[in-house]
Amino acid sequence: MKRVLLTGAAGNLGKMMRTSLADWASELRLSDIETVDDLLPNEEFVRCDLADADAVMALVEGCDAIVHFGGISTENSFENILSGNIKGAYHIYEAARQQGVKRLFFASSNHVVGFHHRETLLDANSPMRPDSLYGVSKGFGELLAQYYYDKFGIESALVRIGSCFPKPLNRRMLSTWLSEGDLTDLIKKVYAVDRLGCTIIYGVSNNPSTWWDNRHAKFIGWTAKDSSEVFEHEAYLEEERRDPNDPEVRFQGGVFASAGHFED
Ligand code: NAI
Ligand code: 15L
Repeated sequence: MKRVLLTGAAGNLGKMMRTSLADWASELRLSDIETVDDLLPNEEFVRCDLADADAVMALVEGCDAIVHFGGISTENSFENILSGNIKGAYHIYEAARQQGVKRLFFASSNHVVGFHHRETLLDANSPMRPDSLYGVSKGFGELLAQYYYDKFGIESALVRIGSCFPKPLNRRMLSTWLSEGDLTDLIKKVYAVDRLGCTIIYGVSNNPSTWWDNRHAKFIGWTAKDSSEVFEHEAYLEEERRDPNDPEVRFQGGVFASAGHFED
């Protein structure tokens, strides 16, 4: 890859991917509303608020690919979600169109489908059932990407990331966990495949328990290698067993689904 734009570079996944994609892109243009320092020789930093259309247009200029991690990453006020995720996604896609970027990795979220029960196996054709305003905004991003594909041929991987952390933080994440290595490999595969289209992919490792089936994305050639199995018997997870009728346990989205409406 030549020049890759990585938005959300100051965040958890942005920090992870700076390291793991270092040998993949000849140049990484890092961006965030927060400062990113300690730049490596092949990195540059451009501070940019995704809600600012002109700034995003300038940010995307000269980039060959966009890995879009930037925005609000959990439930929040509608105003913040509107700025970071709804306007932000629109500005990124519109800049991609005008600047000629042909393929994007869009960090969607499992919270687009978080109101499905855990005993339901979902695939790319399952209806959206967002569990939060945050999940709704990711659904908007996915529809926007589909529109830019159908109208302009801009390809996207719509990656409904599960839980990407060094290890599962709770019992739910035994099913939703995505390792850093599997995420890195997925990004590389998304840009290596000849034809991507606009494809929904569940970003999840090869865990023993899963709620998501990636059969419609098999053509990408990505197979998750890591598994949450190694963490299964850790005491902090055993101690967390709950009533199966607890709303947090019934729904795939966990606390995002069981929580009340976000109040400012
Ligand atoms: P994070 O919250 O650590 O990072 C997001 C970054 O976006 C932050 O550095 C923040 O400063 C930046 N940002 C927020 N509003 C902005 C704005 N208006 N303009 C410019 N930058 C702005 O989130 P994380 O964990 O790194 O996630 C990255 C992406 O992946 C997010 O889009 C998130 O929704 C998605 N995702 C992450 C999951 C995970 O397990 N970490 C699971 C599902 C989705
Ligand atoms: C997400 O979408 C969030 O960005 C992340 O912080 C986790 O909460 C993750 O989902 C999850 O469902 O575990």
